[in-house]
Amino acid sequence: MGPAPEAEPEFHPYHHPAAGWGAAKSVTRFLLRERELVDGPRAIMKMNHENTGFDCPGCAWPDDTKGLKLDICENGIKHVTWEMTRKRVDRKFFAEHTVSELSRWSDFALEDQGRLTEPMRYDLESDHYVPISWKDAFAMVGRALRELDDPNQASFYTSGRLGNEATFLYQLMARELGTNNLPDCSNMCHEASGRALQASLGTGKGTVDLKDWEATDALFIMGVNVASNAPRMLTALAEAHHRGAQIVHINPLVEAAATRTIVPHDIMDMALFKTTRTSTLNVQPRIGGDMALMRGMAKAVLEQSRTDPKALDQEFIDRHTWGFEKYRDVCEATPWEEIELQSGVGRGDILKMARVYRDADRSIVSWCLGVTQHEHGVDTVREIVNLLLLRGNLGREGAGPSPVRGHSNVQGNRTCGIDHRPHPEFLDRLAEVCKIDPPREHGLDTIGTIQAMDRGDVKVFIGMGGNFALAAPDTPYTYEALGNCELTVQVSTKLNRSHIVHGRQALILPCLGRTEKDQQRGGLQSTSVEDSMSMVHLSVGMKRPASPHLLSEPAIVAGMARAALPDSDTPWESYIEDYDRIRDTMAQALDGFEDFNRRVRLPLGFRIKQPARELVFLTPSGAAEFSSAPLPDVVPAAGTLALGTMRSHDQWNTTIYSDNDRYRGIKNLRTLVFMNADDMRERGIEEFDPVDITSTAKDGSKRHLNGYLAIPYDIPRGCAAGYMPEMNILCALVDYSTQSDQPIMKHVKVTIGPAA
Ligand SMILES: Nc1nc2c(c(=O)[nH]1)N[C@H]1C(S)=C(S)[C@@H](COP(=O)(O)OP(=O)(O)OC[C@H]3O[C@@H](n4cnc5c(=O)[nH]c(N)nc54)[C@H](O)[C@@H]3O)O[C@H]1N2
Ligand SMILES: Nc1nc2c(c(=O)[nH]1)N[C@H]1C(S)=C(S)[C@@H](COP(=O)(O)OP(=O)(O)OC[C@H]3O[C@@H](n4cnc5c(=O)[nH]c(N)nc54)[C@H](O)[C@@H]3O)O[C@H]1N2
Ligand SMILES: [Mo]
Repeated sequence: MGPAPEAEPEFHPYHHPAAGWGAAKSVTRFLLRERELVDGPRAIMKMNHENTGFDCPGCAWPDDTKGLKLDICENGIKHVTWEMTRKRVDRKFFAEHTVSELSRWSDFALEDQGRLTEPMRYDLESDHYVPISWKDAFAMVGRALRELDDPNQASFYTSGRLGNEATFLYQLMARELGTNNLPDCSNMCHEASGRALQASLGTGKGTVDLKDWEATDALFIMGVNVASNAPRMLTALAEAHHRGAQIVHINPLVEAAATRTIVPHDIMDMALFKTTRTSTLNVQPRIGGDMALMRGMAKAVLEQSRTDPKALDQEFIDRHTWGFEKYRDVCEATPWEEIELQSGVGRGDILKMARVYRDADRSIVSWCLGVTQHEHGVDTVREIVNLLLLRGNLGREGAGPSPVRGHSNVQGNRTCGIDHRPHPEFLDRLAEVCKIDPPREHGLDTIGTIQAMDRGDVKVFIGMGGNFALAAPDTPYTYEALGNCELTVQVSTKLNRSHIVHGRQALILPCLGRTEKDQQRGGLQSTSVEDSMSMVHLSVGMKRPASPHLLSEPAIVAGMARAALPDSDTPWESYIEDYDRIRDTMAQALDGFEDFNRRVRLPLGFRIKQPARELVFLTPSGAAEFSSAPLPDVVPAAGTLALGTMRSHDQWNTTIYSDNDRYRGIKNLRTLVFMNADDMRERGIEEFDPVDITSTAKDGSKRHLNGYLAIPYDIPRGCAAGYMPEMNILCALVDYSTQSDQPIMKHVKVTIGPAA
């Protein structure tokens, strides 16, 4: 069973709570499809248990600290089951299908073939992938890397699934070779958050943890589809509501979590259909309107402070911040009319939000891609911090910024060195500890890598996980760029588009999944990951590997490194025998990883110290810095719409589980566009009418998606939304943020009309 394109698309607005029995039913269907009814539940009970199980390979929401041991969600279950499927892609499969034939298969069909089982090499003559030994595969990578004129002709991509130990070895290999070309999925995800928090607070991460969530008086949840993409947050929201905390959702769409939920793991709630509210206020800004909204709240708080001195935390501002006067002036100089126009929210509602903020002793602002994937994502996150600083919502319990990271270890990747713009101090220490001479010039990120492949400046592309071909913007352009490489190497668990769209030579290197036992000479190994709230803990696989020929990700990195760096003094082989040895080196090389091997084995692991949390700001001024950026103009030009690309409930990034999007009431349809009913009427479009979508890029070039079906939806006028990765066809490569270099995936300028 798979998505059934022949099934009639359906749309019935959804009125049920998030999670609960709908989720349970969907999970059962999924387990049945993957024939995992026996093993699935057993593995799931092991997931996220303190140091005895594996970390959920899904999202980066932290584990339940109270040891409920049932901290699981529908999408986590799907995710684990997807990895544990019994289906296999073996050499027989590749012998039966040419790559040209596979290129006509759907992405769903490719991944649905199951787990990869042995290394494969693309054979140009027969147009087939053919088996290759690990030894020969590594030799091929080594040769290609050694033959480059310049190490910067290679680029090393990371998807945020990779554990810390493999991550550390991977960046070490790249830097020992001599390049900082380390693009990763966070270049498309939270780059803006990292840059903004770094500039404002001197740390690239949020400062709060789950305990703060449990203590806060007001939560502002911005631009995240909680019920689908961070479902374990539902528990925190329900608990907060129970305590009487205020919960304000800020999203052009009223998502399922913005109403009520059945706490996903509370069996009593499930049995009694007891719903808990997860919101006290919903605000629907226009796409890109968040910065104006934050500015409006700040303006209201400042206005109030004239008569109510407690509206501001003046003592905090004086002692810990920099740039307040200028920011106050900018807020005062921004007229309400502009704030209303740019945010798309009326002054009355903004004042209501400001009152919630003013009345709360402790506030947390949490956000995800709805805030970051914009031209002005950095300014918006900085405006969030500005607002928090006004009332001293930092460095104390229950208060602070809390970005929701995506992939389960995307935050750990950056901590452990995946950074195309590394700090000089990081490199100094790496040089000293690992006795290498790392390059100092900045490397390429995701967009830069695609451009360089297209020019022929990057000739070898290595993908540690992920699905670069589909995840990146401008699909046809990215395909061409990958095709232009001398060698593409994909380290993967399942077959995907990035294997089919390949360089002149290509390798598929299949690896263990996080659920699987990693047996090395020194015994059973574990790896570590870091969640959204900077907790680092161990993950131990417990399943028999999908195939005896799989290697672990650290072993694959080490294999490539030894072949590429024959004279290396790095003890690659010894590292792989026992990952404790990698951790011992990391303990010396990385800030906050002192005594790594002991602390990571503590029951819940350990938290990486956050200087900003202790009110230590590693900024030029030594204080938390207000920013005073002007409001951008985000109002779509006449006749155009701002289109946001997003995930459905039944997908994991480029992996599509089904064509349903339960909480948005959609069945059997992905080629859709959600629109405001008035915008549809104006264009003579009715529900389910086919429409043509045209995007216009910065450089004036146009891209098209035709025959998508229009769905009337509760979304502000001038806004539209649809699904990634399909809509990456509309995202031009040149449309990346000048502030973060992130592709602008939530604000694509489009026109939509009835299909020609
Ligand atoms: N099940 C599941 N879980 C996932 C993933 C998955 O694919 N499936 N992906 C993981 C990854 S890598 C990431 S990065 C996260 C992504 O998590 P999300 O950020 O939730 O991802 P999207 O689906 O892109 O949804 C973006 C949300 O932002 C809203 N939005 C769009 N434009 C704006 C705007 O201008 N302002 C505001 N305020 N909101 C806006 C949309 O309505 C939508 O609710 O989830 C992670 N978790
Ligand atoms: N238009 C648009 N585009 C987007 C986004 C958007 O909102 N809109 N979001 C962006 C974001 S936030 C992200 S994070 C990227 C996602 O970009 P990626 O991380 O590159 O993509 P995924 O779809 O998560 O990767 C799925 C593949 O990972 C491999 N895989 C799964 N598990 C493992 C494992 O344990 N090890 C290894 N080595 N491989 C594994 C499988 O082969 C699977 O096919 O997409 C970005 N693209
Ligand atoms: Mo992401």
